[in-house]
Amino acid sequence: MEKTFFIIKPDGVQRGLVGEVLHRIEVRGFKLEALDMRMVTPELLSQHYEALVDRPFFPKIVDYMTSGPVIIGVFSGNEAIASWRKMMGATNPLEALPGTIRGDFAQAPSENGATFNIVHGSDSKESAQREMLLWFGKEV
Ligand code: IDP
Ligand code: MG
Repeated sequence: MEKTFFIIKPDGVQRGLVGEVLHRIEVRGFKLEALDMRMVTPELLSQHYEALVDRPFFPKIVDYMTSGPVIIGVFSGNEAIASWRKMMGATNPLEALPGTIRGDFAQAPSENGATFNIVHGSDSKESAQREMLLWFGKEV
């Protein structure tokens, strides 16, 4: 059993895809462990995306991720981290395969300089642990 942290980004919430994304998590057989809706601060994003803060497009990511509420959550299951990365598809929606969330619901490589791609998922056990603590303030 493994836990991963996920975000339904502002474009996913604004486009009414919350139910669709949560449905995919549930029908795949994963168990929701935590769920919340909130606005994000630039400070939290700088910590969350600590590897990207020095990239030229980082201010655009901040604009994107603070443009509306996000859904954050944790779910558990077998190889949850890698499975969710596969279910999300490639970072660039143009490269994401049909059947993936990004491949089914996003099409532009970028809008306003940031890549709008509906969802986030932790990329390792370490980042899952770090992101759960960062966003929920406790072990989930
Ligand atoms: P991931 O979300 O697939 O893990 P990361 O490389 O961790 O991809 O990037 C985090 C987020 O930052 C992406 O999901 C996307 O929204 C945005 N992003 C990543 N690379 C670029 C880029 O080259 N231009 C604009 N936005 C980007
Ligand atoms: Mg990432």
